[in-house]
Amino acid sequence: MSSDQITVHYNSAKFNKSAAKLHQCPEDVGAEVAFAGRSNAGKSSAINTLTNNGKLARTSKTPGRTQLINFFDLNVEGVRIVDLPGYGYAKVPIAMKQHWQQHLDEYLQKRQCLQGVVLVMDIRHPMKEFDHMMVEWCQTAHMPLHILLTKSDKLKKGPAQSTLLTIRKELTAVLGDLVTVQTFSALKKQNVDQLRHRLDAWLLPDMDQEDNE
Ligand SMILES: Nc1nc2c(ncn2[C@@H]2O[C@H](COP(=O)(O)OP(=O)(O)OP(=O)(O)O)[C@@H](O)[C@H]2O)c(=O)[nH]1
Ligand SMILES: [Mg+2]
Repeated sequence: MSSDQITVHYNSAKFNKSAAKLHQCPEDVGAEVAFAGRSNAGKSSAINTLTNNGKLARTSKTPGRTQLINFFDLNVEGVRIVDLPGYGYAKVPIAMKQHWQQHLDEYLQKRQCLQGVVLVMDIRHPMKEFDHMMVEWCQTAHMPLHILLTKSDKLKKGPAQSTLLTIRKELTAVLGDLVTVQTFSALKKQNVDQLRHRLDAWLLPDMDQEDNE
């Protein structure tokens, strides 16, 4: 089948596995997109809205769950989305926070099939310390980055748009074409297609190209 006949259906997402360590992750082949962000930012909710499956990624705050990297398979062979551990869960001891961060670092540094990172931020609290760290990491690794300014239902249209423009300007100055920014609401299901299009471009990069075979 030529690549232009392949379509990712996000509602086909199925839980594959949870990994506490890199060697427990699915084999490092195919294409993966990871959702990163501070704890409570709205990563799991964004994945559930993307996949139109409210039960897919757990949105509870159980610290035991949160330290795992969760993998979801899509309908296209070898294509996955990944829910990364939330950073900075307030009630977790420092040692456990360091433990997570180490696994997160290891995943980000070594995962060859990683095509891009969706950095989820609460639109009311953008660009905290963890977010800056991720931006710097993407810059160093030349990793494409998509910023999801979520919970935009919590702001009026004017302030939401103004935050979008400010963040876009700030990050484009650092990352250029590597970065894209959008507003989003899991609650109101706003701008879901915008997110899907970004992921399509990462997961099926040959879609727009001529099939020369
Ligand atoms: N109003 C509103 N609330 C949201 C939205 N997205 C998530 N939430 C709420 O924010 C809280 C955290 O959402 P999660 O999706 O569990 O956040 P997370 O980033 O996965 O958190 P961790 O797994 O702890 O890292 C939940 O109470 C959600 O209902 C949104 O778009 N709008
Ligand atoms: Mg979560």
